[in-house]
Amino acid sequence: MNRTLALIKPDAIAAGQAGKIIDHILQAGFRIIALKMVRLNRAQAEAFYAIHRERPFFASLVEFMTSGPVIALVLEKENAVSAYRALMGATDPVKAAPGTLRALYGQTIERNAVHGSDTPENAQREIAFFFSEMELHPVEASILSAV
Ligand code: 3AN
Repeated sequence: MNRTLALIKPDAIAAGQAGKIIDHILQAGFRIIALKMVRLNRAQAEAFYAIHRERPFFASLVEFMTSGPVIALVLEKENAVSAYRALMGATDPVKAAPGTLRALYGQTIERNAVHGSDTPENAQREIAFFFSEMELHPVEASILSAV
């Protein structure tokens, strides 16, 4: 098993699609290890997307990602990074395969509803960006059933 970081972006939350997207992720066989809704400030959004700092769309992307809350999820599945990238579809919703999250919920190449880590190394960095160690170790089922 391995893990990836997913974000539900401000456009999808504003459109009331977060619940449907989470259900879609669960139906596809991912296990949710951690989940939170946060509003990124400018410095945090710039740090998260630092890899794109030189791209022409960087300022607009930061503006969009700070325009409302995002939902961050740590997902677990075999080959989680590539499996979730496949579930999301291509960056541009117009080019995303039918039935993928971006084809269903994305509006434009920027407002494309969801994010997913692109490599296991970036997944590790992005998970640590949003979640502390304590949040990533869910209580064992055997303990939960005793509560
Ligand atoms: P992906 O999210 O599919 O890995 P990246 O990493 O190339 O795509 O881009 C990160 C984010 O930047 C995208 N999710 C999208 O919101 C935005 N973005 C990418 N390409 C463009 C573009 N040509 N114009 C505007 N925004 C873009």
